[in-house]
Amino acid sequence: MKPKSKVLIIAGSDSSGGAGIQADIKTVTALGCYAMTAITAVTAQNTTGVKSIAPINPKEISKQIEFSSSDIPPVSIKIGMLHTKEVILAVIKSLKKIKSNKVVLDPVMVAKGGAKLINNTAINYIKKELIKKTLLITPNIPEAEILSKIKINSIDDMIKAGKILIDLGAKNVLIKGGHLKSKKIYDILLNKKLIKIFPSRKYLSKNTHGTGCTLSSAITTYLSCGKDLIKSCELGIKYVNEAIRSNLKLGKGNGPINH
Ligand code: PXL
Repeated sequence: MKPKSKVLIIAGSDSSGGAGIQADIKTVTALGCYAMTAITAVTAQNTTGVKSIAPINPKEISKQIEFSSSDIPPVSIKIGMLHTKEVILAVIKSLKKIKSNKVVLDPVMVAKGGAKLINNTAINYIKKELIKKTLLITPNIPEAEILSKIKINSIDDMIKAGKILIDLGAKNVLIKGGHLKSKKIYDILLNKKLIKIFPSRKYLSKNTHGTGCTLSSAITTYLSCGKDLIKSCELGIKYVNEAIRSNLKLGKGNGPINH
């Protein structure tokens, strides 16, 4: 089958295959598109946690982005783990040369087991420099709390945080509600004109490693196929929910979802 479109993924490698670049490639491929990658870091991990993180030199990250894209121009771009300020600046510089207006940023900060995947200076650069250069950012609640500097305990708080991120220059924000104590899950898409709530069933599974990576990749893939932003979010959420529901049960810790 011929791929429907082309997606570039800029993210870290997860050796356990559940999150990071591996989740991204599986998602883009499962949804019928062609995946290219620029690896920002190599993590050694399994479902019980992260053992080590080896950063890739920012120059090498830029080369991966620019050399692959100069040959096969991506229609959309998904950005995941960016651990330092230098990596963020390199990615911004390379993005300028590609000129895709469909860039989705998953502001990855902490792995499921609690390991930090980014330093504090880098968080500031994401806020000040990168957010405004993307079409959509997809923070979960802990990430939205760090970026907006407010506590989130309700849907109203999610909307408040989303508005703060819009004021910081984000064009569109999808705050993922999986961490909220509620019967259902509410993911909320906001921009200057719109607040759209996507309700989903909550599955009580410990096997949810890689849900964030998968969602942002699915949305990026649907965007690359020409779906609009709201439809891409709706279909992306649906894909992730199905991948959680068909519980794989791999590993002794937080296992992967079923791409
Ligand atoms: O889920 C966030 C994430 C992103 N990128 C990499 C990861 C993880 C979580 O483990 O390992 C490489």
